[in-house]
Amino acid sequence: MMSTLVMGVVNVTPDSFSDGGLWFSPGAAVAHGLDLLEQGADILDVGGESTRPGAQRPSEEEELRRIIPVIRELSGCGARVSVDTMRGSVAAQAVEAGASIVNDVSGGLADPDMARVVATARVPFVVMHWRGHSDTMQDRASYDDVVADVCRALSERVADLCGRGVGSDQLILDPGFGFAKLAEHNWSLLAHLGAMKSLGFPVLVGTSRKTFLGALGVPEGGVPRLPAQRDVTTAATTVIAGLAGVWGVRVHDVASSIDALRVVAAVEAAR
Ligand code: PMM
Repeated sequence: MMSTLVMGVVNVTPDSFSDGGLWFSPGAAVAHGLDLLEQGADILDVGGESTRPGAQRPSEEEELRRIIPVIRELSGCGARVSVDTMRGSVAAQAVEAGASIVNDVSGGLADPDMARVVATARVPFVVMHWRGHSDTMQDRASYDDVVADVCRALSERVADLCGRGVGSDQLILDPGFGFAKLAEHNWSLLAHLGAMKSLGFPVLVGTSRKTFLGALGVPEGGVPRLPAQRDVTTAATTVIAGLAGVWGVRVHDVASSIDALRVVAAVEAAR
């Protein structure tokens, strides 16, 4: 069995929910990326737009200003870098600066030009399940059967993207934990990763530090745990993702997920 890759998050934003502002200067972001590499990250995911519920979008120039120097520097150090963006023009410039994966939380829906950029660049493309920008997405958290609905929506994205020249061998699917999802939806998706895998594409899981984990163990109506206190529960979800055989996990705390995947590998070897 192929082992699950660990994608470390490098948010160059002032306002991400989990680590906003911590790595906002290019120097701090690069140092953080190098630290994650040291911890064993296989990929560094560099993003300049916060997607936390309710977030406002930065301008394109601002997004470029945040991420391009960081991508250039980290890829120059030999890191495998993905760019977390919904803008085709930003993805194109990021690839030119050294990114070798495009990670689009909108799966190509936010920018009609994204498919062309990715088809031309021929790099792997993470297609996440998405129902609209962060300012309104939680109004859209309604499903008949969340697993079937998300699988269907992603299959439609695959058909649309392939129709626009993106190779099916470029695609990686992501259920989009926390994006237009209530806690119960996130748990169902995590419980049924096999359904998503059966679509026939590599799967990326991004549960790290998300609100549904912060609510665990807190009485109803209580204050959720802070994002930085969610790394143990995140690592537990990494075990589940690893046992399901997903392609990768996108996490803030790389070291704990690497350890979690060591447990998975040891158990798999003992079967
Ligand atoms: N989540 C966030 C940002 N980018 N990309 C993918 N592919 N999957 C995700 O679940 C995902 C993502 C939001 O988390 P952050 O603000 O901590 O980066």
